[in-house]
Amino acid sequence: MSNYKLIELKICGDKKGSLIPIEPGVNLPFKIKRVYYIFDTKKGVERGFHAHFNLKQLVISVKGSCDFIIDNGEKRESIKLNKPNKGLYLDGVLWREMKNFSSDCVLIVLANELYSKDDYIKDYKKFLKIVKN
Ligand code: T46
Repeated sequence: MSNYKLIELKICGDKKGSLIPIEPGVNLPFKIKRVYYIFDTKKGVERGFHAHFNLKQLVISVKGSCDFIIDNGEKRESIKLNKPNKGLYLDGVLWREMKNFSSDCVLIVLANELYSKDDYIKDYKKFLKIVKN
């Protein structure tokens, strides 16, 4: 069963500026095995267009913005990621597409598994078959 939701991350600020801690079991529902970030996405480029068999992730736009489209096989939703305290939690088989990147957009992604090519579903029809079964 797939699931996604927005997680509002608490900003811990002081007079020096802002800071957001992310801690498994506190404000993150999984243990982190991998962190990657996406930046310098070229103008007009769209990313994603795949689902995962088994992966939990938290995606945050720490700078700039993009539209993150999620499709669970029944409905599609577009979520604007544009704040460092807005995390998009993804769990399970969800088709994702990322569009309209601002030139300064930096997405940081925390994941509960190491990178595996075999965990990707890149064919939309195959994705639909999996989620409808
Ligand atoms: C996702 C969205 C939000 C690696 O070598 N290690 C990694 O951990 C990752 C994520 C990617 N790569 C390589 C594979 C490709 O040659 O980096 C290149 C770009 O990866 P990809 O085309 O998968 O990037 P996106 O932006 O389409 O998707 C990524 C993640 O792959 C995906 O899991 O949910 O960001």
